[in-house]
Amino acid sequence: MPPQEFDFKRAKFGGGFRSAATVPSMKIEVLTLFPAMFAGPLDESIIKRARESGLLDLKIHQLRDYTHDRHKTVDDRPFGGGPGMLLKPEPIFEAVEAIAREKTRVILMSPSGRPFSQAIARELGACDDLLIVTGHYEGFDERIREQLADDELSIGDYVLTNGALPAMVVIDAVARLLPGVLGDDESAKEESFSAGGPGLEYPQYTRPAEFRGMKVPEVLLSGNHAQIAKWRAEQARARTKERRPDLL
Ligand code: JF5
Repeated sequence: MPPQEFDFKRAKFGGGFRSAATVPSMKIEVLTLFPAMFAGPLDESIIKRARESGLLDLKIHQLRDYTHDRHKTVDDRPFGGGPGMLLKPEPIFEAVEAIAREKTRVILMSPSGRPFSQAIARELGACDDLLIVTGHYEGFDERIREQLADDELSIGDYVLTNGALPAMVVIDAVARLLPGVLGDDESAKEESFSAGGPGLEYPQYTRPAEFRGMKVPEVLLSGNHAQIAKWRAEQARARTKERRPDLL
């Protein structure tokens, strides 16, 4: 098996350290042409803490390590013509066969996937093991989709240069749901997009009560909790109707 680059856990936290209290609850692997893109975002804040505590075992694999030719070719031109290049099957098949276990859920990231959502994040959070394969160029040879992928996800209707950012979005959304990853302060708030949720959040304010002439709505200072709850529900609904009528 080719060497694993960017194995953050070993590099930064001392190889192989584990104790009974730090057994990872989830393993996420990524197959990408751009491992360096993953170094910053997943090494900050809550995700950093999840990795350090062993709740999340994240490994990034370089797709080019699974080629055999001198030029480390990962792409080729589409049969039948057309613009751009496709990710060719051999390196991705070999990589997935080397990395994935029987229970691993293999996910492609591309604009052609089904729309990622909080519900899908919860679904993935229940898996032991994910392998996220990030797309590039015009996309994947269809046999990768048919034979290798359990799922194909999109984070929205726009085109990016590659699937690294979408993969990080999925990892962040899934990791924060793992038991123990969020602290009390972070998890106290109800999810805006939880199942059957109310839609968008109501407007919120903190001190000072007046800032540059802008006053916090009187009702929030009133101490009348029934009135406050009513105001918040109205505001949330109005905002949802205005910005996201599809949620109502
Ligand atoms: C990609 C072919 C993958 O652009 C994306 C993307 C947008 N929403 N969700 C994913 O992924 C990169 C581009 C072209 C395959």
